Amino acid sequence: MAIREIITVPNPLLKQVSKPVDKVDDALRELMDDMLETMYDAPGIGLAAIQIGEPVRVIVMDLQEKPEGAADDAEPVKNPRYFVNPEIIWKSEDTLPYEEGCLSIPEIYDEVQRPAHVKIRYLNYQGEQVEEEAKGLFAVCIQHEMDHLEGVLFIDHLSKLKRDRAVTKVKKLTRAA
Ligand code: K1U
Ligand code: ZN
Repeated sequence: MAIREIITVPNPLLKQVSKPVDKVDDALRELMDDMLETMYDAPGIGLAAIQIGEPVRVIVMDLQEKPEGAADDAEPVKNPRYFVNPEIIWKSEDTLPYEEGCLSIPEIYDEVQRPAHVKIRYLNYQGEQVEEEAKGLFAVCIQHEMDHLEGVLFIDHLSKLKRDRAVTKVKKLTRAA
C-alpha cells in the first residue's frame, strides 16, 4: 500500500469524467488499497480515484462512526467501504443541507443541499454487485464522491463568486506549501 498525492484545484484533471472499470481484479484492489491509505492519512471520510490522478470510477469511504449504542468516549471502529462503477438508481425529493469539505479544496467548507436519501448500485471490493440505501452523512458523502466521477466539485454547487474565491484561496495555500 502507498500514500499517493492528492491533487487540488485548479488541476484540470479534477474536471475530467472518469471511465467505467472493466473488471475488479488485483490491480484495481491495489489502487483501492492505496486510495484508502491516502484517505486515512489526509485525513478524510471519502476519496474518488481522480483525486489521486486516476480517471476511473472508483470511490473509497470510511465514515468513522461509532458503533450503535457505544459509549460517548468509545473509539470509532474502522469501516472501509469500496464502490466501483457506482450508480444512483433512486433519489428522494427531500434534501439535506450539509457543510461539505473536500481534500482537493483544502480549508474550504460550505453548505450544499443534496437529496437526503438515495439508492445506489455498485460493485464491491470482491466485484460483487450490491444495491444499498444511503441516508444522512452516507448519502451526502456518496453523492459528493460520485460528483467527482463526473468532474463536478462541491464548489460547483455554490455561486460563481464563492467558487472563484475558493479557488484563489487554495492556489495561495498550495503555492505557500
Ligand atoms: O475530498 C473528498 O472527496 C473527501 C471529503 C468527503 C466529504 C466530506 C464532507 C462532506 C462530503 C464529502 C472529506 O473527507 S473532507 C474531510 C472531512 O470531512 C473529515 C476529515 C477528518 C475527519 C472527519 C471528516
Ligand atoms: Zn471531494
